[in-house]
Amino acid sequence: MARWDIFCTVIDNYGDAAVSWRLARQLTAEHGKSVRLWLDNLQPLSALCPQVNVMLPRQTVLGVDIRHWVNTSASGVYDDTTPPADVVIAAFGCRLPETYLQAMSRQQPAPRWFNLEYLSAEPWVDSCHGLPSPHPQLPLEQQFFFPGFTPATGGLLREADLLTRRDAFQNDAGAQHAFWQRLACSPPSSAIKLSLFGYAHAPLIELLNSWANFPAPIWCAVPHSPLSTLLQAQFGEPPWQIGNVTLHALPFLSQADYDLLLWACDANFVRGEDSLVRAIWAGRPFIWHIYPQEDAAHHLKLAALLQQMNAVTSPDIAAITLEFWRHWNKIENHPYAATRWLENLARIKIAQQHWTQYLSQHNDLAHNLVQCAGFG
Ligand code: TRH
Repeated sequence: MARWDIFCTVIDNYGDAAVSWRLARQLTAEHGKSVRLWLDNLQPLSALCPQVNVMLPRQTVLGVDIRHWVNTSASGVYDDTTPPADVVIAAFGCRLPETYLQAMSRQQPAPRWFNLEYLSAEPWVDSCHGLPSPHPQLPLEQQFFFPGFTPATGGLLREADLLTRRDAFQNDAGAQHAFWQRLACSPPSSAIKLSLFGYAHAPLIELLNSWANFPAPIWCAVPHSPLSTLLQAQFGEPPWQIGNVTLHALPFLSQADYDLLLWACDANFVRGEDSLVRAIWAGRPFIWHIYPQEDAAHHLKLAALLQQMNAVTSPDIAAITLEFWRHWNKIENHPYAATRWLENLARIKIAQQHWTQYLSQHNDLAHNLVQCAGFG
């Protein structure tokens, strides 16, 4: 059985751990790989998967051998007694331990070595995906592996049964009711149901004020995040009520439950990288709060994703989505965009379903990586 090592350093938030963990699980469950996941911080992983115990240096959860990577400095000790795997993933360009690199260079044949990059819809990704990068001293070559939205990229993470499970859940009112009950929620059937996840700088209070007089009730599930902290600071203890908008606080959910939340809602506010991809697979309209970068590099990334999405939709729906996304990300001021977006939710949903369907025809990231690694 081919052995895989995934190394990941947590920069901040959940995205780094979330993507590495999802990939590790899929390689194990669907491709029969023996996977070690080296993470320098187990806290985010234990939030995403409560079975993970942050106190353990080594544990196996859902078939993945999880190692607490204690010293990530270049000379850091990972576990010198363990030979490198057949395939090595450095997630998001993290630096591998020098001792590990040395051991990789002695191994015959040398391991396949990939730098799993951040997700972007920018056009240059197509031509950079798969490029080699030789190590400056050692006889090793790393290959860039870019996730992405076109068949020329490494694709998106998507479990083989994901869309079947989603359809079954979305067509099963009883399963949805049981889910809301388990979360101790009771969204009114007449309400537009939303989930809310984003960064602290989102113009949330302004959004709620603009929706306060919306003609239909709006019910919003808010898993623990900077936005729930913001709501608490502004309005006190939950639930929060702003005119026709009710907001229900939730704890931070497991990744599995978070998928159910996205599937159960009429539309979702997501952020970063992994929740964005999960919102796409939910097949429901979503608003993306992009991770802010220096020099406003994220403006280009946001525009690139909008361009890909909007290529398959009508110009008026494309314009409505663009305005709301740019407003939510504070790139431009469009005070009426949120209301216009909500008024057009049914049409936006159809457009979203087209795009999700189109993307689901491409091979998924784990499949592409396994093919590229060549260790069938
Ligand atoms: O946490 P993030 O902001 O992570 C970010 C991005 O990945 C960004 O690209 C990266 O540069 C930065 O980290 C360092 O957003 P993201 O990527 O959506 O990850 C959140 C994960 O949390 C995702 O797997 C969904 C999951 N989640 C839950 O499991 N339960 C929840 O209740 C919520 C709200 C999210």
